[in-house]
Amino acid sequence: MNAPTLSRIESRVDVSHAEMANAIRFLAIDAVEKAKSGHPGMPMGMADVATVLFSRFLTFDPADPAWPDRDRFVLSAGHGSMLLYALLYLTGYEGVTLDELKTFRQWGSKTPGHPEVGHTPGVETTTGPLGQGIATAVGMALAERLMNARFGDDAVDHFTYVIAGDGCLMEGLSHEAISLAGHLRLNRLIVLFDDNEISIDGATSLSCSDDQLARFKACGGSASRIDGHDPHEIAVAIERARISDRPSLIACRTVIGFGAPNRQGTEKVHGAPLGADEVAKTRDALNWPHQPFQIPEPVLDQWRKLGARGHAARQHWIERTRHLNSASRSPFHDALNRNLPCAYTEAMTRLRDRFAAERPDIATRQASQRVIDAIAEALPNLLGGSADLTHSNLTRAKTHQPVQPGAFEGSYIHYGVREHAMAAAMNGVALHGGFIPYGGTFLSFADYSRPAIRLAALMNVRVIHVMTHDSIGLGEDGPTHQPVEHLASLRAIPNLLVFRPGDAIETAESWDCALRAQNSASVLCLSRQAMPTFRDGASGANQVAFGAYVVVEPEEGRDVTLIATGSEVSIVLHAAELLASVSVHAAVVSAPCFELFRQQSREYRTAVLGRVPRIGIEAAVEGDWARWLGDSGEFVGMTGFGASAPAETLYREFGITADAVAKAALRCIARARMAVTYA
Ligand SMILES: Cc1ncc(C[n+]2csc(CCOP(=O)(O)OP(=O)(O)O)c2C)c(N)n1
Repeated sequence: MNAPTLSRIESRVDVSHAEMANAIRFLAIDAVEKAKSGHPGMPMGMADVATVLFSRFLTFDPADPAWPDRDRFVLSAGHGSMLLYALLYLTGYEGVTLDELKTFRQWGSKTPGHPEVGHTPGVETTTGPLGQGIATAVGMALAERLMNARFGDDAVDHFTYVIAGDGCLMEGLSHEAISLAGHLRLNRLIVLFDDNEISIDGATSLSCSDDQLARFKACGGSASRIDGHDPHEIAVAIERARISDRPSLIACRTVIGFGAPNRQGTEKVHGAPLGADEVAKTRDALNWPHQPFQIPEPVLDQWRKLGARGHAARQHWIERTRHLNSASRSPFHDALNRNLPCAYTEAMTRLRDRFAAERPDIATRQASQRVIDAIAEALPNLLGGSADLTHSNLTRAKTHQPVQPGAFEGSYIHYGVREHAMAAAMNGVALHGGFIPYGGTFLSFADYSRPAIRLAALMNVRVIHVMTHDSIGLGEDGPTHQPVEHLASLRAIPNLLVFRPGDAIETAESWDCALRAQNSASVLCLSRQAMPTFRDGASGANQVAFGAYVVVEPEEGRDVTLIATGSEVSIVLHAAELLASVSVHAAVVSAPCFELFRQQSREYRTAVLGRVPRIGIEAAVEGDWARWLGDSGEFVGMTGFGASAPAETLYREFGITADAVAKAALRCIARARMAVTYA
């Protein structure tokens, strides 16, 4: 890294700092006023900090918003989105025009209520749910150090800056994130805390007495407090943070709604337009006599010049990466390239073949361990981890070394008991680029990660959650640990691929689908208990990719279709045998991924499900099974919480058995025949 010198903090601008900052303030005021909704107070308060950051420190190039070695800027306080949109417009991001600011929060605009990655150039992550941004930024700062350890300063050498408010720091997630960042010594993470002591209900003293600086320091970071309206103090603090050997928090004491004479410093300016009268008074108070959305030419020119400055930095980076030594050059580009290498495909094919030959009788979490071991070498950018359940989730490849504080050569993160931060950090790692993150916990604790999983799906990022102990089949740990509603609730999240493989081959295929889903998040729901391999062979197409497929098709034609997922596939295979003994012909369907099945053609779905009564079985609550079973079908599963007992006892006591499935099938067939008779 170029050593920061104090000369960097000298102002490089000809126009005054106040004018530069006021340009942000009034774009925010005018956009919120026009939209008749939004949050003007935060951008008005943080305009000085943002001006110093963007004009003197942030390395970015509006001409290439995705340039890999840019500094990352995360607006964790996503409600203050106009701060970011104003900066993107002022610095010249293509597509973020004045017209877009004028259509803030409107249908089809590039300026939605909260920043959305992939929607607006220059937005690094979707924020709005407080706390997510700062935790996602921890993942970005982690990815930066990991890439730097592999490819050196010439290729990867940047900072992650976050603006977080009181709300972000009040959220429990922030604690997990700060604690993880401090432990790992993520010294390229700089949090600019909008320390305005106001949130929606009023003064933060209504609900919070935390000493945020002491907390940050206690977690292993460095922290300071400054006047967030003094450009010199801001610059000095950022300069110091950049050379710190640990993550930094700069508490910027600001006045929310700075400049609005009757509203500043109060919650009234947090989330509503100022109103015409107050806007006029603010224009007077800040000496900004310009029309709405009008930025004086010298001010806009100055901002645009600052934006253009990044071009040279990007060119230098391109030059440097051209001269990377040959051993690093191609792995570096491979890591940034999101496609899977041929070596991976070969390793995965070999493993599927081995599973088909061995037909192992193992838990799907064990099969997953074998997948990870088989592909780790071919996928050096696979970044593993677990929230302190490595030995249960079986997530660490033999070749994976742990990442340690300040030492980032490894490929495995011990996230500690921080499921939520793990999920959010994985989002940040994926958004940063260079890695495919996966992380483990128990399925019943998916709820601890859920807000970050939802964001992963919304942001179209490839993160893979390995969630083991996926049903009452985990046994003695009892109902707190036995997921019953989790499959249904995860399946309700759009663009989330929820896999529940039923044997070793399906586990390999589920991993393959998750790795190939470049724009979706995945959850692999894996069993604690062993189950037989039921697939006859692994040749040909990945069957899990169809979402559901026929495992057994009776030659005589179908009387009934039995559909199951995961550990219950072997139960329906047994049920089909019971039915065959009374001359009832059952097809067996495995349905490891509802979402992928939903995406198949109607013809394919009908062919798989059949035009006969259907029985679904899953050791979980019914959720949206009815969609596949129709009115004439029946569901065999859980109707409430589990209990503490051995797995076999639980399956028997809760009636999730081959016998119950066979009886349900006979009932449905009889009902269907009666309906025909009386029709
Ligand atoms: C998880 C979550 N809970 C609640 C909200 C609604 N909300 C938006 S802003 C805000 C207050 C935030 O206060 P602060 O961070 O101090 O922002 P400031 O008022 O300083 O702009 C709340 C509760 C949210 N966006 N996310």
